[in-house]
Formats: sequence, C-alpha cells, structure tokens
Amino acid sequence: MDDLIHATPGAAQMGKAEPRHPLEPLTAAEIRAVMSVIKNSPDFGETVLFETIELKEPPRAALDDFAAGKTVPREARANVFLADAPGVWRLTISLADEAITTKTFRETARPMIQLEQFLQIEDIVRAHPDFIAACAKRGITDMSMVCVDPWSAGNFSVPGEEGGYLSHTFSWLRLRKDENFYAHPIEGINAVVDIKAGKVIRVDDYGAVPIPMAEFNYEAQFRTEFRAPLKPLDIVQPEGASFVLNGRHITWDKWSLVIGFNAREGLTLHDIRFDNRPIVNRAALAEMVVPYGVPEGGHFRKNVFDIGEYGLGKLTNSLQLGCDCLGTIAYLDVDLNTMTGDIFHIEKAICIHEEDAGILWKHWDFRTERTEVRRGRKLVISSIATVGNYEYASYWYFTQDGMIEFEMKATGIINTSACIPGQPSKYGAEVAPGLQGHIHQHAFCARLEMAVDGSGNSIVECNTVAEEDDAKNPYGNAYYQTETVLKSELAACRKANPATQRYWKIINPNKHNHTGKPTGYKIYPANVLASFLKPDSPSGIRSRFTENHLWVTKFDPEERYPAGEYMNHSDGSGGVADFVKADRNLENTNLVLWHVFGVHHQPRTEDFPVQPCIRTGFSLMPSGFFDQNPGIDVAPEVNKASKLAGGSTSCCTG
Ligand SMILES: [Cu+2]
Repeated sequence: MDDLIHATPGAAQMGKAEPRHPLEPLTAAEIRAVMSVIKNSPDFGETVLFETIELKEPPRAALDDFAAGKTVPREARANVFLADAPGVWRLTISLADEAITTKTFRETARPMIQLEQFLQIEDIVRAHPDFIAACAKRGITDMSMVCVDPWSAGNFSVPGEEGGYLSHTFSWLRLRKDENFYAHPIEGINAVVDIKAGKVIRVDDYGAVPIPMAEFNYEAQFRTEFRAPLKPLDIVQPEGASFVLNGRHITWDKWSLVIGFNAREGLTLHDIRFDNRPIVNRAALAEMVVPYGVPEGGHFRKNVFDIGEYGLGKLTNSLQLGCDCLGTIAYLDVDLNTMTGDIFHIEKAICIHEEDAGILWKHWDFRTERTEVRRGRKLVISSIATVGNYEYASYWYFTQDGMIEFEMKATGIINTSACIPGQPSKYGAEVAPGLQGHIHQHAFCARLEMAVDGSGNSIVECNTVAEEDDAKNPYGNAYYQTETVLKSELAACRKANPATQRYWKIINPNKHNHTGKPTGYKIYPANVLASFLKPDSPSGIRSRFTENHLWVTKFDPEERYPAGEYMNHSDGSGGVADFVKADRNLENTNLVLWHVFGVHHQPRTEDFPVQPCIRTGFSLMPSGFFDQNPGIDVAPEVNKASKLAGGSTSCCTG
C-alpha cells in the first residue's frame, strides 16, 4: 500500500524517483538526464543555458497503452540558448535513448526572462553611471536602497533595440531595511538592459516627480496593533482526507485526473474524468497578459505576458501549511531546471485539499413537511506564483455535481508610480497621496483540450432571444434558446453577449442522454473583458488572443500558446489568431477551447499597500452530460461536529 497516499498532514511528500503515470512531470533524475544529453551534444557543450525542460506529453493513445499495462516511452522537450549567440533551440529528447531526436532553431526568438536574471538585471542597472546620475538628480545617493524590477520590454521598434534580448526596468526606493519600497516609486527613470550582453543600453529619463515618502507597510513586523482575533476555525478531518494520490494520479469522490506541472504554465491537469467518463484531456492556464492603459513616460511598455515571458511555473511559491492552505493537506513538490543546469526544486508547490462547499441541493416538501438536504464538498488543487509585484493564486475546483471550476485570485502589490498629490494621471487613480496605480487588466486564456465522453466533440453556441412573432407572443413574455453548431474555426471566433445570455456547449454528437440529446458540458463567459488596445498597436498585435472570448481549434498538440510560442519580444505571430486561419472543421472531432477571461482593474485605495484577493475564473458545467442531478446519490449525513454558537443549547432567543 505504500504507493498509495491517503493524505494526512505532514505525511504527503511523494519523494518518488520514478514517474508512475505517462503524464506525470519529469522527475529530477529525468531533468538531469536531459541536461546531460544536451551538454554532451557537440552542438551545445557545457555552456548551454536552459530556458525550459518539460515532459513531452505522449499522444492520447498512450493512455490506452498504459491502461493495458504497456510501458510508455518518456520524452522531454527542452528550449535552450547560448549566452553569446542569438536564438532559441527547441529540442526533443528521448530519455530511453538518451539522445536528441528533433532540433529546431529560431534565430529571432528570445528566451523567457529567467528568475536567475532578475537580480542580475538589478545589479547591472544600479551600477550604471547614467542611472546613478538620474537617481542623484532625485536626491538618491545610497544605490543599495534602489530596487529595480525587470519588466519584459515588448516589441516597440525603438531605435537601438533591434534584435536585443532586453528588459525594461522600473525603480523604487526603500527607505529602510525590509520596508515596502512600492510605496516610493522613483518616477521617470527607465533603464533598458541587454540581458545577453549584461549591460545597460540606455537610461531614459522622462523627468522627476517627487518620491512619495510616507511608509505603507504590510508585513506584520511593522505593525504594532492588530484587530481582535476571531476565535479558532479549525478544518478537521479526523479520518484524513478522502482523496487518494497514486503518484500524481488522484481520485476523489467520482473524479479522477493526473496533476502535471511545467515551468511555463505551472499547473496542468490531465485526463479529467467523472465516474470514469472523460470530460477534459488537458486543462491549463496557457497565457496571461497585463495591458496597462497609460501612454505616459516609459509606462506605455507595461504589457506583460506573465506566462509566456516569465513562466508561472518557475515563479511558483513553496506553500506553508496552516497559512496558504487550511485543513488536511497533501502537497506535491515540483522539480524544474535552473538556467545554468541544476535542479530547481520547489517544495510544496501544489496544494491538494477538500473544502466544504455549502449545500449541494435541498428541498422541503411543504405538504409532507419532509426535507432532504445534502452538503457539498469540493476538491481543490492549487498553486500560487509571484510575478514581481503580483501574486497569482490558481485554484481548480471539482464538485460533487460534476462541475470543473477555475478561480484566479490576484493579490500582491499593485504596480505603483508617483504623481503630484491630488493630481493623478488620467490613466490611473491615486491610492495614497502622491502614489498612483495605472488602469490595467489581467487577461487570462485557459486552454482546454475537451474530451466530452471521449473523442468526437462539436461546439454549439446557445443564445436566448425574445419571441419576435407577435402572434406567438400575445403577452410579450416569450423567449427561447437557439442552438447553433459552430462548424469551423473561423465561425467559432466568438465574443460573449450578455444581451442573449450567450454561452457555449461542447457536445459529443455520438453519445446521448436519456432525452436523446447529445451529452455535453457548457462554459458560460461570466468574467470577460473588453479589450482597449488598438488591434494594430505594438501591444495589440501581440495580444490578439484577447480579441475574442472564445476560440475553438481542432486539436493539435503543438498548438499550445494563444499568443505564440516565443513570447519574449514576439511579433504577434504564431498564436491562436493564426491557428484559426486554417478554418479547420470542428464537427465531431477533437476540440481545443481557448477561453479568455479576466479582471478589469482601476486601482482602488483598498488595493494598497497590499491588495486583497480579486477574483476571476470560469466554470465547466455539465449540460445534458448526466441523465439527472449527478449529486442525487450523495448520502444524507449530519455533521456531528457542528454545534450551536455561544455555547448555549439554543442559538435563537426571543
Ligand atoms: Cu490588477
């Protein structure tokens, strides 16, 4: 039984050497083997630098082989680059043969900005005489107190930047040790760094604004008073959690899936089934972009692709029991690569636990005065990444009524800039005197390889309209839903439409429920964004995936990234807007949904000095997938640990 983990606190570290499922991420040993193969290749050698190394996911058919007891060969993908030459190599490596099996090179591609480069960039900027002089003009003499954040530079055709592997930087001042520097923006200075050359290529100075010097701290160490604490609320599962982990394969209630992870997307979920019926083959947050709406100074460049340009996986937090995660927790560690060829191990990177989900369903029959009520519970699989000033906390929920939900909680610290007190930019809002945040959005794209009841899915758009035929609508109340099959990729480039309650349904035309209708799951666009970027602008071209709220493509495992494969300095090509140009058939085939959603964020005073979680996400809800309420068979139970508040025998007086 030691290969099965019934999670209990502190006893859930996997620590296994061998992957148990073909979709499990590469182990540390496998990553080491990949790095060794590449370093030993005459094409690269010891000085090669590693951007990302990940599992090359086997084809769907491999799951059948695995189920039949066959061994599925392990392969890896690696993106590598050299310190002294342009371009990125994309390699496939056979782990069995310890050999590079495919190799492509793109000279114009630049690697993602690596975690290891963050502090290097800061050091390079702080040592540059022009930057020091610009700081001195603002009264700053102690450069050790200057914090320089490495932003991606985008693709703005600025003279002198052609072909570079660049970072565009913003700076803040720390007044004393550990103090929150985001309260003190050094306005107007933007150093541009050539990461590869390791030097500053330019320091732009758009003019000084007084640095706001009031302290706004969020760390407990700086606070002397706290509100009265609430009484303990313990999540106790005396018999342990109800999920079972076998390696990275998890079963819980009627759900089963495999938990994957990579440096770019972070969490990936595979082979998601309910009652052994497939629903989604692969689900991941595949891209996000944060377009800021401000044209002033160097701020026009703030348009970051946090997944494609940095990688949420590599920036994932090591979580803390009882702080990040409450209750009976199982953690999964992850192993990634460092840029220079070591293992980058993140302990407790993925949190798995159950949560109470309120009532699942209830009814009181007023004639018989009988009540039936069931409490619901959900399985939560989550991870949190820190990208500079922001935290992105990703939660996947699985409920007992067949719902798959994704929730993004954005927290951390807003990107700040300085303004004259009382005179914030038109393109932002003052959050404290002399301190502003610019208007921005967080646009996310979930990539969902659908498999509703297996292969052969179609996509249907549902719109509700009022009855226009007055003869059929004498009382003016009539409305009904229309269903339209979106037959090809161009037909399936869709926006939400609240006026028609528009949603989309993924159906399996080969499988039917007891009403004779195809089985299906629906996705309702509840958190969509309007895009304000001009489509042909430098950032608009690169963010074309935000032009629609739904894209649907015929499944191709190589089409993974909605804004393109090589995002750093990208030219906007190679994303979902290009994939759909093929206008492939979408009927009764394997489909990939690309759902775009997010947060529209005009900063508030309440977002500072640290932002309470703001939420967005989406849900996949069964729609004709089950013949009846899939939670009907949840057994009634009375929670014996529940008691009346106040210690009295009755909670209600008078
Ligand atoms: Cu925001």
